[in-house]
Amino acid sequence: MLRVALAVLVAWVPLTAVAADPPEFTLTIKDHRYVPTELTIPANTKVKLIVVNKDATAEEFESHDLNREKVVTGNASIGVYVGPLKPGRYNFFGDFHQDTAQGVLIAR
Ligand SMILES: [Cu+2]
Repeated sequence: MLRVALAVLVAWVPLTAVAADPPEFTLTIKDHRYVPTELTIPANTKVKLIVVNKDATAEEFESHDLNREKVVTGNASIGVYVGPLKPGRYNFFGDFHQDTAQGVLIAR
């Protein structure tokens, strides 16, 4: 019985370590637009957005709904933690190219 309990414990520890890392979702910026323009993430879960800027010029990932604002220089990437979010739609944009760089995060 003890041996079984120990085996369960040993197997369980690495799983919790993996579960502690927030799931990652990638947003790409190209030609001053977000790809995809709609990104679905799990609700009630902290996630890490990886914002990859494939343009040569800087952009700023910004969202009033998410209360986030972070510059990503040209041909670089940043990580932005968001959530846990209630189910819903959360707009974001590129502050330097608001006419084209628009998107929505959908939590569900
Ligand atoms: Cu800004």
